[in-house]
Amino acid sequence: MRIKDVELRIIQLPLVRPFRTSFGTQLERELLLMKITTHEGSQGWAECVAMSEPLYSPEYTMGAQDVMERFLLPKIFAYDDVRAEEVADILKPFLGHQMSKAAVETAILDAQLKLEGISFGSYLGSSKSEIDCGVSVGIASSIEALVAEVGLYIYEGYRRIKLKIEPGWDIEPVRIIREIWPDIPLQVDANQAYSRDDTELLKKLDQFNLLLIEQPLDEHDLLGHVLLAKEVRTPICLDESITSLESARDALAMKATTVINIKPGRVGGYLESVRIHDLCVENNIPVWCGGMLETGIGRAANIALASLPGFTLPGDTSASSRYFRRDITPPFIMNDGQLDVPTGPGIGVEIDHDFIEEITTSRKVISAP
Ligand code: NPQ
Ligand code: MG
Repeated sequence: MRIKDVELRIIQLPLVRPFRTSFGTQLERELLLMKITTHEGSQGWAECVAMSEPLYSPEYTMGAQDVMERFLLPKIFAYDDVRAEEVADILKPFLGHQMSKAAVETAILDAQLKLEGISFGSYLGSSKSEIDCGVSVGIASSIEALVAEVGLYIYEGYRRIKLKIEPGWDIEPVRIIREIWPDIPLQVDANQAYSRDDTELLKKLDQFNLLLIEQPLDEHDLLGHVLLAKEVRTPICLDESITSLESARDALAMKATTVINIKPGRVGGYLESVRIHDLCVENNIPVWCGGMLETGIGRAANIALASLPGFTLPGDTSASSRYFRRDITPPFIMNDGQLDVPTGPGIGVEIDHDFIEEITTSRKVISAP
């Protein structure tokens, strides 16, 4: 395909409730949307999952826009015929910036698959038409508020609950939720909030029959996770530490992790995600799809990915209503704890252009020279 132009748009979507993690409280979701138009007549959409501030990873919205405008897009424009399968190699000279690269590759893939009439699910290797949904629950203002929020999600049908934890909000909230719901699949996510000195505390989580502890230590402290995994019985699952196929391979070889959370933005795109999935299948490692408070655009593609056979644990692929009162696509609605995998060409969802226009705070079109 030959790319004609790229629209970069920043939108602000209010969240249905504040989302608190160990790295801060989010009241709304700022997102960078990319729309590419090709000379062949198709359009492709993607969202860059970077946050407004570099709190989860080093990337952030304005930095993502800058690296796209200054480096990634000019490099892509230099090719008058490009396919999604070539994008990662083309962009390889630029280090890091996985979320920005993922958005470029995904928008191109969407345009390509729309031309070919193939859905993301069939292209990536989907093996089912519905996926099991889990939900990520932020740090609450009180135990009562936490019980109310978890109760709502269980009532709505979520098949797995993930509690965000941090020092001072860990053993007690987990104990109470486990007491009230002894059988619900339950896991915790620390977003790097602990250190090697917290091993004794983290061992106390073993009594609650958790599926896993997600990213307890610093993303760079792989050895710390190896040492911790020898002390705790609950499986360790890395999130922030896994930024590529190579990092996944090394973390598994070192036994720093026995479960992997795949977030396409964090690893540079859906094609790298499939490679990590395949590695995990070969090694009998359970995989699940993470979430980054995506709109329907990113959610659609994540749900397609989560329908691959190695995704054996419910992901953070929740219904649209978990995050937004109104989405920029028709909402993903959960049915008996599951979401349908889109079947239309590309990401397979319609875009609500009028609503996007209403919530846009900046827009820029970059034309290929
Ligand atoms: C995680 N996601 O698994 C992330 C963290 C996260 C669903 O828990 C704005 C943008 C707010 C991205 C809050 C979930 C966010 C965000 C949390 C990502 O670690
Ligand atoms: Mg996480």
